[in-house]
Amino acid sequence: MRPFEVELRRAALRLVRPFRTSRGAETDKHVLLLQWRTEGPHGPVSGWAECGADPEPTYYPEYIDTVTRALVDVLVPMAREVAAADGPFLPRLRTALDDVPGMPLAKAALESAALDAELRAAGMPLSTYLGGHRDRIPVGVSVGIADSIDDLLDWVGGYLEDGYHRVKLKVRPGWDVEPVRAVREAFGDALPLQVDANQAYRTSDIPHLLTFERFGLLLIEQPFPADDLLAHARLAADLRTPVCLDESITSLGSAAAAIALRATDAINIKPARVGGYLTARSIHDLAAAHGIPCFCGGMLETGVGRAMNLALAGLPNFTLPGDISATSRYFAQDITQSFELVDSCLVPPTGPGSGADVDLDAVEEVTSTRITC
Ligand code: SMG
Ligand code: MG
Repeated sequence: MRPFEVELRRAALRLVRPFRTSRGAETDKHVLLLQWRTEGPHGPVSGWAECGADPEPTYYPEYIDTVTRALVDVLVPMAREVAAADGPFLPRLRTALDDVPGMPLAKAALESAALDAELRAAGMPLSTYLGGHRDRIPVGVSVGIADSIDDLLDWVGGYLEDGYHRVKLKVRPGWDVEPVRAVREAFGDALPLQVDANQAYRTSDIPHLLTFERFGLLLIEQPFPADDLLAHARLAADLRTPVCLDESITSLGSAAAAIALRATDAINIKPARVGGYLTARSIHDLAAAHGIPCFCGGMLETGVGRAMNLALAGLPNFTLPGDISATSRYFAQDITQSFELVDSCLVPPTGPGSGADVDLDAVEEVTSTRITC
């Protein structure tokens, strides 16, 4: 492996609309970007990745500051040792990362940047490397908790006009039956609609959640705390509406356990949360073998992460529309080419690596701090 350096940048992009879930609200997308710089066969190559961590431990225990420390102190030095030894770099990096406990978000970011650099040097698209085959990825839109039902109906109406065919509503106790009923009444029973609670309910809410059956939802995502697989299994046993796990699935092992316990009828796969795209693919394959459909989740990614997620979502068992919306749903100006909706789908880029064309001037403009390691 050739010598490399990694630049970490902390950046912030204003969201076109604040995004509120049961766990908090954000008005800006704060992001840690990684640039993996090395020499390719035809000159300098840069691999890019973004980390799924937030500034605070909102969805995950890791946050931007802990990921930064983990990369600088532990993971980048470890990658450098792996690179100095003989043999193919990426599989050995994977093995080394697996030996370090925890920190999936930091590992995912590092592996993704290395993967993007290697593939750009080799001239191979990430979708080809992962085995994806679709040139149109069906996507939906995730709609945050609004101040009022009227606001929510305005937002959903706008997204349907934009061309989204699948809507996910964020819910929490006190903001669930009313908004879902209002959206059903306004936009009809045929609208593919699902809800996501981000762990806001408890086992004692099972009778209440069973009443959601009447709304004909595509799925109910992560109603209970991430480590409570048994509560999800209890709900799934009594509900015809599919139960979908998101935060509970942190590894191949946790996916296998959730499937064995019948705690999940569908899986939201977020590469960041499971430690990277290679593990995400393994979870996809395991789910496929058990007849469990998947969709590719999102963390309000910039174009850097969105391009990679589109490559992953081309795998055949991503049969549910992904949380990968068009650029305009998130930002007035992104740091890559923008992604537009075509017949409720996004088109994965075809260039080498993720295919994201990173606009260095745009990146500069949103960067607050940087560290090279
Ligand atoms: O990227 O469009 C998106 C957001 C998708 O709802 C979304 N993600 O739990 O699935 C989820 C949430 C995580 C929070 S995003 C900050
Ligand atoms: Mg979710």
